[in-house]
Amino acid sequence: MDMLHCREAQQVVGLGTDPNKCGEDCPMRGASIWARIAWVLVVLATVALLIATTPRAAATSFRSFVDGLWPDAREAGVSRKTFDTAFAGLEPDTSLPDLILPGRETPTMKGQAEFTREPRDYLNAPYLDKLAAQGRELIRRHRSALDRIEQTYGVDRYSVVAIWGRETAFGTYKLPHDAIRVLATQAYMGRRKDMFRKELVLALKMLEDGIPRAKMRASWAGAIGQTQFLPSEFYAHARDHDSDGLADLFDSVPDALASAARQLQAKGWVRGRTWGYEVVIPPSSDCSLEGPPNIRTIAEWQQLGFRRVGGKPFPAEVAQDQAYLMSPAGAHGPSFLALENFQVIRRYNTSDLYATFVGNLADRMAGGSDFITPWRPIGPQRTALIRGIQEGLQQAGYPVEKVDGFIGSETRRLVGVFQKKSGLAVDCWPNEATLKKLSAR
Ligand SMILES: [Ca+2]
Repeated sequence: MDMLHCREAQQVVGLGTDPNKCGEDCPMRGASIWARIAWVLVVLATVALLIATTPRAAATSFRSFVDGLWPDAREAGVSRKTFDTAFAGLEPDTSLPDLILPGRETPTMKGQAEFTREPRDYLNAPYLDKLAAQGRELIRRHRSALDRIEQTYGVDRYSVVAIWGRETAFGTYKLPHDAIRVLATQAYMGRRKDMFRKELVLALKMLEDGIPRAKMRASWAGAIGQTQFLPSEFYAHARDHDSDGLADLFDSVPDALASAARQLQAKGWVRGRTWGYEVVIPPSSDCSLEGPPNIRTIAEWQQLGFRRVGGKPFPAEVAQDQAYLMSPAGAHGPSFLALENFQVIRRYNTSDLYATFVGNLADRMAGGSDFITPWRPIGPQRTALIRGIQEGLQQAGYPVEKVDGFIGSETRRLVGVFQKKSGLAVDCWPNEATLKKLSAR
């Protein structure tokens, strides 16, 4: 490949431009026409060889990844026949998000609407309203199953059905991917290979246990069924609620809902409690109090002057419950006091917007309404700006855990604390003024 160090010579091959454009370091400078032709032929042959071997090399490498998986699969009880059938003709799907691809600096995250869409778009009021109407009807239809789910798992029907609504629009959303292909791709070239490798082995076990491949449809992150379980969650939490002998997350609504309730219970659901309350922050305070580091009891928040929107009182029984302030759009939208069950919903899917969506949908189905404080437009989240602010805060000694370009409660809180300390307008949202102030330090 030494000959290709002359950039212009590469253009001869690629674009058919004049070989005489070679500069001082070109090995063909002053050569005869036959030598030039011979050289061009060598370059052409090299490029042709590269084109021919590159996809094969990648395929071989995926093949050896699959071969290396066999001992783990065998140990999990997967037969050779199931294993071979699962991978027959399978190729990785490089169009998935969150992969580490050659030449791409950071993994693509386009699949996670929770992290890329602005809060008011994700928490889309007409969509929430539509789901709430459908959900109320489904709660009537599945009343007896939900009665038993509440008794058995202690999770209220509204929260369980809200998870179902958020995940697959009550089972109506057609999951776009084959679970085995998605999990194999993520385990082979994803950002979280080890985690997906374990999930892939368990997905093979699901096939071995008789679940048809055709039912194993998944999101880009390998979650399956109406309530979107990873295979490990399937083995940990799936329940046969309609007592037909199968825990069926695909076609049995009672099974899917009981399994979701069981998963919430296992993640710490507090029986008889809601997820949180929309609140008004008093003028003496601000959004920089957000997040788990400032957790305190509802009674203490009341002493600080925090009130529920619309003048509703907090129920007396939550006075000693721990809650933290959560403002998904900083000062540009509603704020909430998030109870323990908010964190439980986040353990189902780690995102403030996801948990707020599920919580509000549950409230709406139980007779509640839209958010009271309006969401102001704040534009799309800009990774480079957020990353710059996170780096700046870290350099300034703020306890930034991850410089990842995504806005979570920690970023909002630290931005708010810095803005307050620097005399900027406190909106707890990454903006140009904050970045400028940090850069000037
Ligand atoms: Ca069943």
